[in-house]
Amino acid sequence: MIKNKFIVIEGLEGAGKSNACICVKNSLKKYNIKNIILVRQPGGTPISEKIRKLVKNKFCNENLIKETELLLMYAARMQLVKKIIQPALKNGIWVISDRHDLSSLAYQGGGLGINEKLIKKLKHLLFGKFVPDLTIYLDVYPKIGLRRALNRKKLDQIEKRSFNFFEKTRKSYLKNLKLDKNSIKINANLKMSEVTQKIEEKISNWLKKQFL
Ligand code: Z5A
Repeated sequence: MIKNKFIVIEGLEGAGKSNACICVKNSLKKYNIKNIILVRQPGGTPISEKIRKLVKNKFCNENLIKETELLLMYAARMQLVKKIIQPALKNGIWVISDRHDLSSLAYQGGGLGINEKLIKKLKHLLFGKFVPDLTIYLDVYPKIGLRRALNRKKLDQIEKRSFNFFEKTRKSYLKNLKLDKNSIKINANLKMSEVTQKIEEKISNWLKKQFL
């Protein structure tokens, strides 16, 4: 029996995270793993979903200070981790999360320029050694990802940021990913079918290693 795990999907908007979450879930099912929950960040509990609305929409025309945005992301994450993710893991349930704290390092650190050392300290203070067992990063060029996102929906306050913001966000993702030995990078600029196939291959190889 393989022990249940915490798997995170990361990437810029339009990278295909929603598709990847489903793809990972289906791959797990092929290995007879059926106890799985999907969560998203920010969000996933009533309070965290409220925070999601706060960070994505303008509220009474007041702009968020970048440090406030960071703290709100961590407030939402804390609720979700304590209320849903950790209890699920304790009960043998697999957890797939659309984003986790690599997003804060990339968006609020790389993109908005908050000192990444400070973000890492905050993360350590709040979560200690609690880290994902696997992070799948879908690497998409901002131009391609934003075009996909724009085709699908009206952009929110974060998605409306400058192209330079997303370039810096991606750079930070790539830098921090290299420091995480439990991570996999996938080229998400390819066609959806090709990305799906790559995710299936990688997750299958990773699962086989867990069985050894
Ligand atoms: N955020 C943050 O700043 N700090 C944090 O700590 C956290 C989050 C946790 C969450 O909003 C926002 O919060 C996010 C980061 C920030 N904002 N931004 N910008 P969200 O959940 O609404 O945003 P998102 O996570 O970026 O979701 P998304 O735009 O839906 O991205 P996605 O899930 O990766 O994309 P998708 O829904 O799978 O695909 C988007 C479209 O592209 C869709 O029509 C697909 O059919 C199409 N697509 C996907 N892949 C392909 C390929 N390979 N080819 C062609 N078309 C494709």
